[in-house]
Amino acid sequence: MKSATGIDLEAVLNRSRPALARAITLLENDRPGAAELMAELAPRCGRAHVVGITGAPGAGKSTLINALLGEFTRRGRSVAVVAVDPSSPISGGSILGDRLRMDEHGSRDDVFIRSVSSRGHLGGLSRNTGRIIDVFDAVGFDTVIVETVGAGQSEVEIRHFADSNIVVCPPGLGDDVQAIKAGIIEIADLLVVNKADLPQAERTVLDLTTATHLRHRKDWQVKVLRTVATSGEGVAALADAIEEHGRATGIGKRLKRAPSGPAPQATDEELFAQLRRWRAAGKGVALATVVKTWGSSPRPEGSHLAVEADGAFVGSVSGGCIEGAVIGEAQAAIADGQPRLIEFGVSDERAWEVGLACGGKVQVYVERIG
Ligand SMILES: Nc1nc2c(ncn2[C@@H]2O[C@H](COP(=O)(O)OP(=O)(O)OP(=O)(O)O)[C@@H](O)[C@H]2O)c(=O)[nH]1
Ligand SMILES: [Mg+2]
Repeated sequence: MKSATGIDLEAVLNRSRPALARAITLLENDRPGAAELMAELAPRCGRAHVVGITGAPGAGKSTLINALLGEFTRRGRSVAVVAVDPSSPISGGSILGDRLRMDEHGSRDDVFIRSVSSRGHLGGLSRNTGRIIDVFDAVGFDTVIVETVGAGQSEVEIRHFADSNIVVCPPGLGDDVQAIKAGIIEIADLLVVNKADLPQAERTVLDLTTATHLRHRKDWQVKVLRTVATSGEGVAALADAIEEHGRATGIGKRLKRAPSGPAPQATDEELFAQLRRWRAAGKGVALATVVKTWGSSPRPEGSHLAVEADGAFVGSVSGGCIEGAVIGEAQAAIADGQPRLIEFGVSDERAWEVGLACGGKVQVYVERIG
């Protein structure tokens, strides 16, 4: 069943290692047939739980992913990993060794690891990563883990692809200002203090735990976990929490978002026209306006986001970094009529240090209209 592109779709769907590798390379380089292959795979997407793992360089992400590979496969789940610009390898260790031997006997592979570089590809990291996640999803991997180093100016924000976002925090974050913690908690569903064998870990856990309790989210209470990735301590509890988050908030979220990301750009004219349509239809609406920015905030002062009571929105205050939180505040403002002035984000330097994908700060004014 080879297509004109030389890709054996049946072998890909059977998770044959060489066939998968070839398919991904074809997509990465956008060679002829890439669009056709995606068209074949797209209808099969939507079953995988996509887990984003980000954090500062050296926080222990790769070691943690290795440990999670062991834990998930013991639970009978197949796992694919996409490592973006890896500086330390995910080996798969003995797990992968075993699976490779199994593969020789024709059995399906249940661990697959692929690195991608943000440089040197034609299509851009964001699209490539999205496509690779789709391939792994379509061929039936239960869990797809994406490792990225958090960088203030990152070309892509992998977390828009992920159903569950994990931020790995190094011990020692504790003494810092509240905004940092708010920024991390905005982004993370699970906070993992890895290297819990180091002295400052306990303090960091306590500090982050306090911060999460100060900041409620509608559908999920952010959890703080501790792990020692090198020994496997806490890894089973982390796997539990990941599965719990997937059950609680759903999977395949990226497929339900607009293809251009969660915050489509609109001119002010379009935005206010939409606001008027919502109001004419009797819907409660709120307007969020960026009133102040610091650092690499992706949207200038004066940018608007209009939100309707059910959460529909148009415009953008950050290009996707904090839209979820702002929409939540806007819905609250529609409900209680109180305008609010809120600050989101962290400085670029701190974003890098604590491993966030998004730097910069914004102050947003949110008000009910009408
Ligand atoms: N003490 C201690 N060391 C750890 C732990 N987890 C990882 N390390 C060590 O920390 C170093 C970095 O680990 P990696 O897993 O490569 O970290 P990473 O976050 O993937 O690093 P980058 O990919 O370079 O950003 C390695 O030397 C690990 O052995 C832990 O729980 N405790
Ligand atoms: Mg790594």
